[in-house]
Amino acid sequence: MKNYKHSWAEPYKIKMVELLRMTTRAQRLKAIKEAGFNTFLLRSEDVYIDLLTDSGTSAMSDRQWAGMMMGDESYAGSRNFYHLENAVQKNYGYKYLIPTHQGRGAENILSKVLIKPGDIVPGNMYFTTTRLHQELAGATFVDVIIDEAHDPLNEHPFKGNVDLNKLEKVVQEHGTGKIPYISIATSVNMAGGQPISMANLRELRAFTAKHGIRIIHDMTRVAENAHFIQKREAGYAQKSIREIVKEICSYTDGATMSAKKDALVNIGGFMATNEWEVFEEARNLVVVYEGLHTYGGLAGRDMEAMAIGIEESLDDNHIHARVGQVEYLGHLMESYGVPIVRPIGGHGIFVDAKRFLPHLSQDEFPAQTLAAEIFLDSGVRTMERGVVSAGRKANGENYYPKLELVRFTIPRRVYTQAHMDVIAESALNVLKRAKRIKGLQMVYEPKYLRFFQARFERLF
Ligand code: P70
Repeated sequence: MKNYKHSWAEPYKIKMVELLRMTTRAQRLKAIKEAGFNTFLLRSEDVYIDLLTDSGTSAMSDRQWAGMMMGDESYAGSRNFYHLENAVQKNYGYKYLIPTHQGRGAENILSKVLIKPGDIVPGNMYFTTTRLHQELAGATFVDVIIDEAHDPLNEHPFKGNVDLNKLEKVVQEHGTGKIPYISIATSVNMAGGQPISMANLRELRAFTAKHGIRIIHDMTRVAENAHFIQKREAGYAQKSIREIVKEICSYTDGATMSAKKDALVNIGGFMATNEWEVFEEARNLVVVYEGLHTYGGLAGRDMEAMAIGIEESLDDNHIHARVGQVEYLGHLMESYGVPIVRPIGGHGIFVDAKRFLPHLSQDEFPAQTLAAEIFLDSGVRTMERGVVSAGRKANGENYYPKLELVRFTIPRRVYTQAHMDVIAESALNVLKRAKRIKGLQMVYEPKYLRFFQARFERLF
C-alpha cells in the first residue's frame, strides 16, 4: 500500500459555511434529463459537490471581504483600480493594465488589437475561449505543444512545453509578418493542468526575440505552474512562488488573465502589456466592450478583492495546500484503478474517458456520458473536456481531440479532504458498472462554444 498522507494542511480555518443539499438518485435522474445530459445545464441546487470548474468558485478570505467594503464606486479613477494596478506591476512585472469583466473580455480586446485577418497564432494547446477570439479576429490557431501533451499516460514533467521545432516550421511556412504573437498558457488547462518549464520559456524568449515575435501569456493559473517549477525544475527549490511567477512573466510581453482562478475572486480579469502602443489601442477598445479603462466592467470592490487575492495567491503555503489537495484526490483515484491523466495537474483531476468507457466511440461522447453518470451516482458535478468542447473547424468538420477527458476541478479553499474521499468513491462506483453504460447523441448544437448549451439524449 502506498502512503497517501501528504504533509500539506490548509493555511486557514473556516469562519463561515454554506449548507449543501443532498439528493436521491431519482431526483438526480430527473435533473440530468432536464439538463439534456449536460452538466452545464444543471441547477446548482441539485449539485452536492460542485467540481464543474475552479473558475469564480473560490472562497474569499476575510481580508478580501473586508476589502470589498472599501470599494470606491466612482465611475472614473477608483482608488481600487490603483491598488490593482500596483498589485499587477509589483507581482507580475507588467507595465500597463486594462481591467476586464473576466478572462474572455481580455482575450477579445487583445485579439482585436494584435490580430489581422489571415494571421497565424501558434500556441501551447488551444483553450476554447482563447482560440475562438483568435478565430473571430481572423487568425488561425496552430498547436505547437510537445507531442507528449496529447498522451494522457506520458509522465513528462512539463507537458505544457512548446516544441520549438514545430514552432520553427510554422515560422518558416508563414513568415514572421503573419505571426503577431505566440500564445503561451501556464498550467495548460486542456492538457490536464500541465506546466511549462522555465527552461522552455527561456528558449522560447530567445527564439521569439530573434524573430521579433511577441509572447502573450495566458496567466490564468500561473501560480500553480510556479509550484511545479519549484518542485520539479533544477535550481528552483529554494525560490519562492512569488519569485518564480515574476520570472515567468519577465519572459513574456503581455498577458490575459481570468482572475476567477488563481487570483481567488468570484469575478474579474485583466489584460496587461509592456508596450505603450498596444496599451493605447486596448484602452481605446475597452470602453467599447467592457467599460471605462479604470474599471473595465468591474465594480470598485471587485478590483479591491482581486488586488488582495493576487497577493494571497502567491503565498507558498497556500499554493502547496491547493495542489496538495488535488494530488490527494488523484492518488486516491489511482489506488481505485480510475484511469487519470498523468502527471497530476494543478487544478483538478482529469479522468480519461477513452480508457474508462473503451466500448464507446468518440461520436458517442464518452466524456459527456461519464460526466452525466458521475452526477447520477453521487451528485458530484464535473465537466466534459473532449470532443464536445473541441467543437467544429471553420469548414464545419468536428475537431476530434486525442484527449477525451472529464475534469474534476477543485475550487480553491472550498472543500475538505472528506469531500475528496466521497468524490473518489463515486468514480469507483461508476467504474464498477462501466461496461453497461451506453453513450449519448447530440440533439441540440449551438453555433459557438457548443459545450455550454448542447443537449443530449441517451442511446439505447
Ligand atoms: C474553466 C474556465 C477559463 C479560462 C481558462 C484559460 C486557461 C482563459 C479562460 C477564460 C471557464 C470556462 C471557460 C470556457 C469553457 C469552460 C469553462 N476557464 N484561459 O472552467 O476566462 O472564463 O474568465 O472568461 O481556463 O476552465 P473566463
